Amino acid sequence: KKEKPVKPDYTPAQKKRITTLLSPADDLSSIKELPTFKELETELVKKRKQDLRQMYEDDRRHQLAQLERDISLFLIEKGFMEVRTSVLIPAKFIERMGITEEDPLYKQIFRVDENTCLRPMLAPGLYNYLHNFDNIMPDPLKIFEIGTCYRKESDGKEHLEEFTMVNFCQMGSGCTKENLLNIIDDLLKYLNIDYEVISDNCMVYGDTIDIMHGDMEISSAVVGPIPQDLDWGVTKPWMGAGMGIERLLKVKHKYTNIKRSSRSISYYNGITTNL
Ligand code: ATP
Ligand code: 9VF
Ligand code: MG
Repeated sequence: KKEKPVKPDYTPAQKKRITTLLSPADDLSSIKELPTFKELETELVKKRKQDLRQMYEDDRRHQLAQLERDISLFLIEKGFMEVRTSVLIPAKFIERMGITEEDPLYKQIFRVDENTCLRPMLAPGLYNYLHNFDNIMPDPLKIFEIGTCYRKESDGKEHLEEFTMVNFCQMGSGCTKENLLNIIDDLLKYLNIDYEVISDNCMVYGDTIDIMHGDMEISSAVVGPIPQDLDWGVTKPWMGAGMGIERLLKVKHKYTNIKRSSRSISYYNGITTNL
């Protein structure tokens, strides 16, 4: 899907080009005289080149990488241990998650070969760690992973086929809805992101607590246990939440399209590289 066109008098291709060149801070509605396409394009190209040079001069951090680091440090500070598992996972893990052919997620899986697929979520890796660390670590066990996940998506402005998830979870004592919502509240306050809590349900977890920013889901949170825990050798209560990092960036920077915050060669920190 395309981003919203900006000015009525340009051709569709020109509107698209202007939209690509606009930054959320630009306000075209304040301009009274309508410049020619070429004038406006030249002006915006100049501004975007300046923005990029400024970033090179002052900061040099990639915003997606930086948000991953911020969230990681926040969770480590809260007592969660960071793990990193494979992006390539056994296809068996999909069934073991309880994702059957009827689940919409089933058809969204990128299959690599008969026995392997790209992970659509971080839960399989975390389940393995919950099981293996249970008799090593004190109670409660708190872990998290940040990494890319892959899903075939058809819908545009809020979905990427390659996106970054943070999923934290706690197993053992203290796994209440109240504690879960408190961690999410602390994290989103720390990131300065407004949200609303609603309930939803999905095929994998049953009832979920969804964290919304306007109409966009930014996180799904769950308080276990659930039946498929036993297939992973997990026998204690747990709570956890998965959050999309590009969606957080989209909110933070008021991007009209999530592509601006994705892994990309077309945008650098939300600015088009086609200048
Ligand atoms: P949606 O209903 O918006 O497709 P979902 O409920 O299928 O999302 P979850 O499985 O709950 O997504 O994943 C946890 C979080 O990961 C979501 O709340 C969202 O922030 C993020 N997320 C999921 N799918 C995508 C995607 N395709 N692109 C970007 N972020 C995503
Ligand atoms: C909530 C969103 C099952 C104990 C290893 C951790 C969670 C997160 C739901 C995510 C998903 N679940 N995208 O599980 O924290 O897996 O669908 Si666990
Ligand atoms: Mg969800």
